[in-house]
Amino acid sequence: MLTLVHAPRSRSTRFLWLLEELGAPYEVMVVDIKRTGGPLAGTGARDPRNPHPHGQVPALIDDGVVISESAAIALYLTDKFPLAGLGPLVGDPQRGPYLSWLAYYAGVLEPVIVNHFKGRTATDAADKAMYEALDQRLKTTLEAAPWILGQKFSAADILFVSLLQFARQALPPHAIYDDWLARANARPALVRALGKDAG
Ligand SMILES: N[C@@H](CCC(=O)N[C@@H](CS)C(=O)NCC(=O)O)C(=O)O
Repeated sequence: MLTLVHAPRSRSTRFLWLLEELGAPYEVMVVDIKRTGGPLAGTGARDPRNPHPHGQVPALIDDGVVISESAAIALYLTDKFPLAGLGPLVGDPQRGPYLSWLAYYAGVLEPVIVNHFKGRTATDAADKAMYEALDQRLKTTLEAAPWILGQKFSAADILFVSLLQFARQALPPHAIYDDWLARANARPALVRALGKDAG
């Protein structure tokens, strides 16, 4: 049995969504995490039950093995449930683009967006250029097709769209992003996931 280590309305919510999309059997371990404020702020302490190396979420436990980092968990799950078709497998020509987008999410989008929210894109030319390049690359990709990998929805869409669900202002106003968000939000698996997000 898979266990998702989860905190409501956090980066682990996207894995309730992916697990629902996959039709995978799973259980949820709700843990407390440090939050900056708001009604879900909790104790502010690391939850001793959380096996994540930094006490964060998401983490996935599969048969006693802990997997952490969103991009790794996405790849692990889509490989584990290949018949669901939510991530191209080894041998598929889309495998390379899929891995590239997962790595781009972790290695580029996360730091670029954090810099944006810290105001650095307003004060630092290099950070501004990286943010603009990210925006341009995503827009060009979504102008060509409805989903990141083309005609087929994948776990890569879940990683990127879940950022917009959490903070639409992370990317500039544009109908391409709003339409992408609306297409994703209409997916029944997301509705089921949000029903389980509890918090
Ligand atoms: N790079 C990690 C980031 C995980 C992360 O920042 N999780 C936040 C919740 S959205 C967290 O657990 N924060 C509590 C903490 O950092 O102690 C991933 O993508 O999985």
